Amino acid sequence: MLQLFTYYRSVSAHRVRIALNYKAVPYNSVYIDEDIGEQHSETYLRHNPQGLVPALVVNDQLTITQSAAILEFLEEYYPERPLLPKDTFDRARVRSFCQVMVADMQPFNILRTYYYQRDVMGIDKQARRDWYEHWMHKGFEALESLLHKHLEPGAYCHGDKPTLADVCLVPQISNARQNDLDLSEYPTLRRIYRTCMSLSAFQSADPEAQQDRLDRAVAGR
Ligand SMILES: N[C@@H](CCC(=O)N[C@@H](CS)C(=O)NCC(=O)O)C(=O)O
Repeated sequence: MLQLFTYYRSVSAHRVRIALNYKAVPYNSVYIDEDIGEQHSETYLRHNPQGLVPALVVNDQLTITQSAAILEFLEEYYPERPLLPKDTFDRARVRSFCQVMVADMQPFNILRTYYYQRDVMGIDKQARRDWYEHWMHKGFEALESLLHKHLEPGAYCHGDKPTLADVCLVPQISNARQNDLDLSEYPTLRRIYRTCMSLSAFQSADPEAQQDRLDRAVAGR
């Protein structure tokens, strides 16, 4: 069975959980507690030398790192319940929408960047927050605009079935909500988020539904 190294708060792992659930692919979760630095442990670095979550172990020959590569693999290997549109041009549009989050927004919003700013550069809390908000808003503004200009939003980002655009959007919004980012300027993105969250594949991938989150709550952390 597939093995997913995941962490409940990881936006990148959240994408992969949604895709696996949507395609009804069974998998085992291995929880990496990034708050205590388990992503840097020798054991985990053997799976992903970058020390980042997620990593998907397919078998003895194949471990995939990088969420976009994992999503593309899942799409090819489990073509049932496709998450990319049929039309080549539409596929390109959906992929470019995803890259705004995967490539451009992600680095502004991860622990190693946060710790470097705080511990090496000595940037204070308010300045770090302003920096985070600035780059998240840049990203969300681009997404709201791209949605109308390049995609054809229906119930979902592109049409009336979920695509990888939704798989990437939901974790990004979920993370912004956890960080109290004001999303009032992005009405279409928020509407699509709500629609996605009515689907069980998205609900069971949510950070709040993850076993490592529940274990933490029980332990009072
Ligand atoms: N480009 C990578 C980014 C992965 C990534 O940034 N993972 C974060 C969690 S969302 C992480 O593991 N951070 C640990 C750290 O910053 O130390 C992907 O898409 O998989």
